[in-house]
Amino acid sequence: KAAADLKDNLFQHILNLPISFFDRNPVGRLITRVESDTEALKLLFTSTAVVLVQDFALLIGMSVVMILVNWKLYLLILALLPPFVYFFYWFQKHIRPIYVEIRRKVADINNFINETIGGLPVIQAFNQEKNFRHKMNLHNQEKYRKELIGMKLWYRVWFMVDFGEVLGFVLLLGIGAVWALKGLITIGTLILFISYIMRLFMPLRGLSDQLNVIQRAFASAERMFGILDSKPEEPGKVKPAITQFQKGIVFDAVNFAYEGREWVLKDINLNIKKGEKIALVGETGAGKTSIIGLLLRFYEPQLGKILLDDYNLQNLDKHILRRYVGFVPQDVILFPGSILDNLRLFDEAIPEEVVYNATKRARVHDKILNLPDGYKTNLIQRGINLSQGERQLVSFARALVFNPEILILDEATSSVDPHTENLIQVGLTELLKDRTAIIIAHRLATIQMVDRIIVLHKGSIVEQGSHSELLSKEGYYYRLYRLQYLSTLKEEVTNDA
Ligand code: DCP
Ligand code: MG
Repeated sequence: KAAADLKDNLFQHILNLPISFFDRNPVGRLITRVESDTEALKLLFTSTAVVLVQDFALLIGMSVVMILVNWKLYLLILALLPPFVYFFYWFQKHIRPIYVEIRRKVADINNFINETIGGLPVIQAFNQEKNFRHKMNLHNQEKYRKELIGMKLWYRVWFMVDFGEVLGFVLLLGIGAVWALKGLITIGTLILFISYIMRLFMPLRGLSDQLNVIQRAFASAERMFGILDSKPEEPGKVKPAITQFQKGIVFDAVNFAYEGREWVLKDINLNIKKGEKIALVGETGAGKTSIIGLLLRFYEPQLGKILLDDYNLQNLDKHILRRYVGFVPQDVILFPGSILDNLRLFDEAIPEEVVYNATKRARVHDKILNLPDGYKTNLIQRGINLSQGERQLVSFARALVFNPEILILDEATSSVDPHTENLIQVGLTELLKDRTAIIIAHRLATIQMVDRIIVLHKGSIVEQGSHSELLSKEGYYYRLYRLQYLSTLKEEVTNDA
C-alpha cells in the first residue's frame, strides 16, 4: 500500500510540474523513478524490514542468554563489535554514492531504450542499427563498471563478517578453553557460546545483506525525492469571482528566454481584445510557439507581464486561466485510449453529441466513422494507426470539444490536404464568430480572414496589421507572401505545362 501510495504521489506530483521541468528531465528517467525506484523502496518495506526485526530480535535474545550464563565471556565477544560497527558505517558511506550512480545509469538506459524504440523508423531507414546497439553497449558497460565497484565494496563486508566469525571462534576457543581448564567456566558454557557465536553471525550476515538492500533503497529514495522536491507549479492565488472572459489579453514589455539561454522573445507588446482574431507569422524559430507557451503559463517571462482581463497571469489561478483556453499544439499529442477518450480527454461528463459536433466541424467525423471501430478505435503509440493529417484533425477537434472562449491553433492543419483545409477554414470562420483566437500558420493563405496579423522576426514584433495593410507596406510580410505566392504560381504553371 505504501509503495502504491508513493507511486500515486509521484505521478500526481509529475502531473503538476511546470512544463519547463521536462525540458531538463527526459521521460525515460521519470518512468524509472515512478516505476522501479518505488519498487526498490517496496522491497525495503516488504522483505528487509521483516528480516531486520527478526535478526535484531535474535541478536537481543541470544545476548540476554549469554549475559545470564556468563557475562565475562560475553564481554569478550562484545569487544569484536566496535570494528564491525565502524566497518558498516564505512561501507554505507561509500556505497551510497555508487548506488545513486547506478540508479542514474538505469534511468539513462531506460530513457535510451524509450527514445530509440520511438525513433526506430529513422534508425532502420538509415541502416544505423549497429550505432545504436553500440551506444546501448556503452551505457550498459558504464553501469556494469559501477556495479562492479559496488560489488567489490560489498565483498569486503562479507569478508569482514566471515573473518569476524572465525576470529570470534578462535578467541572463544583459545580463551574459553583456558578458562575451562582453570575451572572458571564449565565445558557446557563453552559449548553454548561456541554454538551461539556461529548463530550470532548468521543474523549479522543477514544484516549486512539487508544493508545492501537498504542502501539501494536509499539511493532510489534520494532520486525520487529529487522529483518530489522540485516545486510544482505555483497555482496562482487570485481566483476571480467572475468566470467570464471580458476584456482581452495584454502582453506588456515581455522578455523571455528558456533556462537562462539567450532571449527568445524581446520586448513583446501586444493587445488582443476579446473577440479579436489574430495570426502570428514569422520564420521558423521566430518565437511564435514561445508566445503561446507564455500565454498558457507553461513558462514564465523573465521581464514584463501578461494580463488576462487585468489579472496578472503570474497570480491568476492557472486552472481558471486554462479553462478559457482551447489549445491545438504544434506537435499532435494523443494518449493510449479510444479516439473518443482522446477527443474528450477521458472526461466522461462531456456528452458524445458535443464530441460529434466538434468532429463534424473539424471535418473528421466521417473519417473516424470509416475506421474499423469508429470512435472506439484504440489509438496505440501516440496514434500511429492514424495518418498525420487525421491526427491533426483529432487534435483540432479536441480543442473544439472543450468549447473555449480563446482558441489557440499552432499550425493546426499544416498536414491536412488543401481541400479539407478549405472546408475547415469555412467552418472555422463561422465557429470563431464570437471567440478570441490566436492562429499560427506558415501557409499565409489560411490566415487572411483574421483581423490582425502579427509578424515576428527573431523574437521581436516587426509589423502588424491586416493582410491588405501589410501587403501595401511592402515589408517583411509582403516578402513572405510574395515568396509563397510566387512558388504556388510556379507550381501551377509547371502543372499546366
Ligand atoms: N527554444 C528553446 N527551448 C525550447 C523551445 C524553443 O531554447 N524548449 C528556442 C529554439 C528557438 C526559439 O526558442 O530558436 C523559438 O522557438 P519557437 O518554438 O517559439 O519558434 P517558432 O514556433 O516560431 O518556430 P516554428 O515555426 O519552427 O514552430
Ligand atoms: Mg512553433
